[in-house]
Amino acid sequence: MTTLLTGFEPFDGAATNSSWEAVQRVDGVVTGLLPVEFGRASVVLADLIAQHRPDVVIAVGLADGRTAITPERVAINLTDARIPDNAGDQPRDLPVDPDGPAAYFSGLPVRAIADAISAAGIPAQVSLSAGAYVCNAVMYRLLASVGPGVTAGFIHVPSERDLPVDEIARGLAIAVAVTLER
Ligand code: PCA
Repeated sequence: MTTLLTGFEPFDGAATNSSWEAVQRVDGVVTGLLPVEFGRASVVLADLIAQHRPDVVIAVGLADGRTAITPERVAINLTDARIPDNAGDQPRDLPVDPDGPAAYFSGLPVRAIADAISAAGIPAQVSLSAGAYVCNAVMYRLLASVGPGVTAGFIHVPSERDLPVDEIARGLAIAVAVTLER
């Protein structure tokens, strides 16, 4: 079984992004770095999937201000950027895909993941919104595109100010293990 874990580049003036710092510390997975760009992030992810042919894909992003690891339950067909992305693009009130459904549910066992991470002493809870920025768009397009037999979803993580990177990485490793057990 191959698992692809992706993180994002820094954005919004930050020097680092805990999502990328953490995924690099998870053993036994293939990792990839996504740009914080509406136009390119999903293209880079699709290329990584074509290259590695993973059985499990978990995209990981930073949700600054959150203090828990949050598997996302749903991606919505809405883009509404509060700040420009790293290419200067700032779509407001637009669908991710004008021809797509309103939403996609995660393919990950989100409740079991949150429970297992919490049981290991790391804060975690299921999230009902991945926002309306690049992460939600990546999750939406990922779920729209994965074929049968591929389990995919998205997890938001706190910044390293709120949870040490090693703890985030330990939580992500649990998320991978729980997903592979299913
Ligand atoms: N977080 C942003 C985009 C990249 C990232 O790490 C988001 O939540 O949309």
